[in-house]
Amino acid sequence: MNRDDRSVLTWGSFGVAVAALFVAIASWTGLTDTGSGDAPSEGSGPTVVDVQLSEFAITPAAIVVPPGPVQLRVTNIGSMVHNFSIPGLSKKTADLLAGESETLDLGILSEGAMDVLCEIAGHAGSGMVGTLTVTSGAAPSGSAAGGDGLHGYANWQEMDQAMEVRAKAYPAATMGDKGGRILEPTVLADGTKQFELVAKEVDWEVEPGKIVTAKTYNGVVPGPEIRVNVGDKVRIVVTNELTESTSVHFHGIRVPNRYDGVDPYTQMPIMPGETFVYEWTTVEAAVGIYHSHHDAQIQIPDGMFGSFMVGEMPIPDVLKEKGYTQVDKEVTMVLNDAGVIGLSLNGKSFPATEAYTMRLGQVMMVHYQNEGLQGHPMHLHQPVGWIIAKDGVPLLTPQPADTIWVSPGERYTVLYKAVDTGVWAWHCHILSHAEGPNGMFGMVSALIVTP
Ligand SMILES: [Cu+2]
Repeated sequence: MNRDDRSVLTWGSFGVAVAALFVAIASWTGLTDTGSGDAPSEGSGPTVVDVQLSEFAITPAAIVVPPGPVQLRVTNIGSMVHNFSIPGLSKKTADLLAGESETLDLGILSEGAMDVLCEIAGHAGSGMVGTLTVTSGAAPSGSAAGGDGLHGYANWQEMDQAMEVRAKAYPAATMGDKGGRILEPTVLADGTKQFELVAKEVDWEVEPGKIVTAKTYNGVVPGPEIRVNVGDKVRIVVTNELTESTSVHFHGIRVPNRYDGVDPYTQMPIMPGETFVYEWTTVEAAVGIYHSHHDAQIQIPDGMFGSFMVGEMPIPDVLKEKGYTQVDKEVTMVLNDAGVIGLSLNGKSFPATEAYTMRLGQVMMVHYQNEGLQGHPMHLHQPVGWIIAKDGVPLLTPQPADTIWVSPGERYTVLYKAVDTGVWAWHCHILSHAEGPNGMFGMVSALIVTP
């Protein structure tokens, strides 16, 4: 199995293939609501401007309104809690959950300029800042009363331009190593496979320019992938270099109760500076996850998760008969939507997500694993997938699906056979997890099939 096979493509043809992506997704971007395009209505009512909050941006960042009564319709299109504050006016929305809106009535404004920001800790520093300018010299930002669907752009051409710039940045480079690489064990004298995990904070570049303080295993998101066989003696040595306690749970893996990672019941928390050893002999095949089980609602979305495979997933006989005879490429795709990482595939957001490659006729095995707080219907434009296992247990009958709902905590193992060449978009089909005001973002990547 070849987990990182880019050898099938030179980088030159890769560029051509990526260029083709924009053709392939042209109809998809057509899903964006461009509204009626009606001109703003004239009248004595207030100027109404749509403001969108996301990770980590306020859109438009430069809000312009004429003097007079002003209302801002603030919508959180991100996945985290955000608010919108204008300290100069002492005006602020409530903390808005993902998808929530609030209309902020600013009263009657006279000419001037002031700062706006999200006041959730760390969000302004990550980019959620902007300005509100009151001037009689300019048309109001975006959609005055009624909504033109232009996300604050002056016209559809500007919006198209912004979306194109973002799309063409794919696949964008980011600093640091890639997460999820296979971790080589130290084999002890008695044959035990020992893996060392260090919990620590690092600067993690989720997409170009979005650098967050991630909580990690060994400095990468996802943490390194652990692979062992059934019957192996495994020893996981966890050292806590965080400034808070932690513990590790092996999700979907049969372990003795004392190594279940649920402090303070099965162990005490691993305090800062401490090391804890989890040690057992594997008894069943598994498609599992290791992740924090201490303040997990913060530590996991912030990056503390990694794949843990025991044994090999067999190809069902019924699919061998359909030509799925061997696995040419195996991919683990960990989904996340919260914490400092936000909407992401394997710790990266579009356009920094990986571009996957296959040759015509090859078979790819994908393990979707959801470590986020929401369900994600994962959709590969082509080819159709065959779900062969749920949570690591082979299905009695494989199920075909082009869109696979993966709930938090779930793992689905899917076989895809490359049957047509091209660049095929691969994304979460909750469209607001894949597109924002500036075009594609978040949970989007692509499969590139070459002859
Ligand atoms: Cu989603």
